[in-house]
Amino acid sequence: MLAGSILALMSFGAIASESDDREALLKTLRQVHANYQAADEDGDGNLTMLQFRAFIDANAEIDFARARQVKRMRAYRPAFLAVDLNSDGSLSWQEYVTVLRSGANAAR
Ligand SMILES: [Ca+2]
Ligand SMILES: [Ca+2]
Repeated sequence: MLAGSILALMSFGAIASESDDREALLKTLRQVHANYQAADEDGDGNLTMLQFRAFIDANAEIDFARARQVKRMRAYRPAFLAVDLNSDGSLSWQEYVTVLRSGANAAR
C-alpha cells in the first residue's frame, strides 16, 4: 500500500516538477512516510493533532510541501483540520496522500 501511494504521488507532475530527479523524489517521499511513522507514537497508523504536529515539524526539517510554512505560522490546527478529510479527529496516511495530491493540483 505504501508503494502504491508513492507511485500515485509520483504521477502528479506538480510534485514531480519540483524535482527532476525521480530517485530524489522517491527518497523524499520515503522520508515523509518515515516521518509519519515516527510521529505516530502509539503506532495505530493514524495521527492525532499532537502527533501531526511532530510530523509537520519533521517534514519542515526536510522542507517538504508546506510544512515549513505551517510550522512558522504555527498553523498546525488549521492544517490538521484541512487534512482530516472525514473530520474524525485523526489523520490516516491515506487522507494525507489524498490531500497532497489535491493540494499539488490546486497550488498550480
Ligand atoms: Ca497514532
Ligand atoms: Ca480522519
